[in-house]
Amino acid sequence: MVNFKEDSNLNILNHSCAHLLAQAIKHLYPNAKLWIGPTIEEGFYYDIDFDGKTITEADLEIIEKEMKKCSKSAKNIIRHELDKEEALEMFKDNPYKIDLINNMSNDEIISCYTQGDFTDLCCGPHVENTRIIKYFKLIKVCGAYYKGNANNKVLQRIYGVCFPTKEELELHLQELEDIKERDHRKIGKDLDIFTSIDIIGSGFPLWLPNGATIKRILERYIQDKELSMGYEHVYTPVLATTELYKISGHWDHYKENMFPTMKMDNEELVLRPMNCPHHMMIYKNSIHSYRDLPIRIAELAYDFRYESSGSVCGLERVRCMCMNDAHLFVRPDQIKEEFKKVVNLILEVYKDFGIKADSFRLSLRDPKDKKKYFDDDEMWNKAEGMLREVLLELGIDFHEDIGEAAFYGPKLDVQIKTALGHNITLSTCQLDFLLPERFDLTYVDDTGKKSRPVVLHRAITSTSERFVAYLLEETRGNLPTWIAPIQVSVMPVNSEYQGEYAKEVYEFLVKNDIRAKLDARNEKLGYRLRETQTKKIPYTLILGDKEKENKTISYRLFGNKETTTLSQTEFMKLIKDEIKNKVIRK
Ligand code: TSB
Ligand code: ZN
Repeated sequence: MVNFKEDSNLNILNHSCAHLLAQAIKHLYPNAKLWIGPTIEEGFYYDIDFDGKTITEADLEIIEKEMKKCSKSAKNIIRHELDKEEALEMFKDNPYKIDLINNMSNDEIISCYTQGDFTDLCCGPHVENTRIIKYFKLIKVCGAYYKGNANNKVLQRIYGVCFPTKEELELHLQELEDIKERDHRKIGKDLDIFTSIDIIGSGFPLWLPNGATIKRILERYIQDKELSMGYEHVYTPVLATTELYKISGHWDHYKENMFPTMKMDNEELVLRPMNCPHHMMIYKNSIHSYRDLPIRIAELAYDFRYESSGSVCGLERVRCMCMNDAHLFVRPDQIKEEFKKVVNLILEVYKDFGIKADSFRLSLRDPKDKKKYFDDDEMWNKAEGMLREVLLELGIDFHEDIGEAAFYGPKLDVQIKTALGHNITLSTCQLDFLLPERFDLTYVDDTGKKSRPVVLHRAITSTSERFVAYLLEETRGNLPTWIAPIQVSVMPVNSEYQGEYAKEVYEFLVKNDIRAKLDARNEKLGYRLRETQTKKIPYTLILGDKEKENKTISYRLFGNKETTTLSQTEFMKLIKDEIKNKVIRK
């Protein structure tokens, strides 16, 4: 995807296009007041006060037409220089520009650019003539607070892009369309996976039945894996006293991400942002011998984090999340082996889901940031060195990033890139010498003395929310059969004639744990078949007279018009094998 800020010619062209937009707006809405129109990585925008009018998509089309006219008028774009007084006089009708001018120093040379009947305050540079600004598109419009301050007036922000050639513009618009199609929020809506409702709150999506099915499959899958690796699962409450987080250090280092406290009776309670303190207390609940370690405490645990409203995004970044969490309590001599097991588990899970990580990041502390990170150089150096060593031993291709560590220790983060271009962490494994100290955790070593365990924090399938967001984008909603919420759609060609038989096949599937749906509606077959495509159902069984007579089924795979006929048991074996082997069809 092109970055408009990085290419200086494209940057100038887009800035000039912002002026063209402003000129067109002044023609169509003479009372509109312009604020600023900068270029951004995605093109340009202009913030405008339309005096209460909300601009719609239909208005954008009209504005675009006017811009074309302005472009064709082929006016030279001419720079003038003014002193402050002249500038104040020139823009006296526009309080936004006056504010900009007033914030300039008295001796500053102020420049403006004129094209025909339109002049805008601007440092430039610009293209020479409006006719050069030819291949553009207004992308969207939304409300934006003046100066980004929620107490100020809402202006209308119009976004656009401009290219030197028609081909480049068309390619870019195609890419934007592709991003829209891949956006998990669109797929989530189309496939009835989740919904976000204002009155429930920002960052609190609701899992619909289809989404809940995916979530359940994912959670059962990872819990089964953990059980086979000696993890023990627990349940702990989402509220705890603030005292707990003062001991853990979250209170000092993570408070901005926590919801405010609640005072009840004599306690001060807070919603947990992480589960580590609860799991530390579970470890502390009994005496441990060196022989018992590693102890692996796991929980699909709900956490609450205050994420800024601008960063909250569908299922990708939420404020209430279900984390695939575990804390591994190990002896110092077990760190490397246990960390290796976690990395291998990540690789195994990614293979099952067909995930390709963007990069492996070794996240280190910023030694200068004394506020964010617990201040103990020796501890940090030891922990960071250890993770680096293991990653090198495993031959993982990783990069190091300073300032990305958790406050309690360095970590391995598996980074992915979302459809919208966000670079975010999916899996994580964090090494921690600090919390065992803070909670005074011990085990009895082989000489009978008390020793300090080390903790590995890890989340393999991230949070169910983020993991599903990622899966939807990676697969574009074409989930492999083992994860698809509806695996088979069963439909009689005509419910009057094969309705009973379709019901029998449907019941046979459901009895054998296949997630099937019976579509015996009185709609044309073609209509019902199209719906299986928009809902991205892996298998469609089409049952006509022949199938009814021979007790067979004819199936079509998603995205395929070929039909194959099999006996019911043959089909059952086929789909069961596919589910068992977690087949991923590209
Ligand atoms: C792994 N204490 C550790 C835990 O033991 C912890 O909480 N680590 S974390 O802060 O990195 O969170 C674990 C994972 O949760 C992250 O790697 C990320 O994939 C996911 N996650 C974090 N914040 C959000 C959020 N706001 N929405 C969705 N998923 C999130
Ligand atoms: Zn943790």
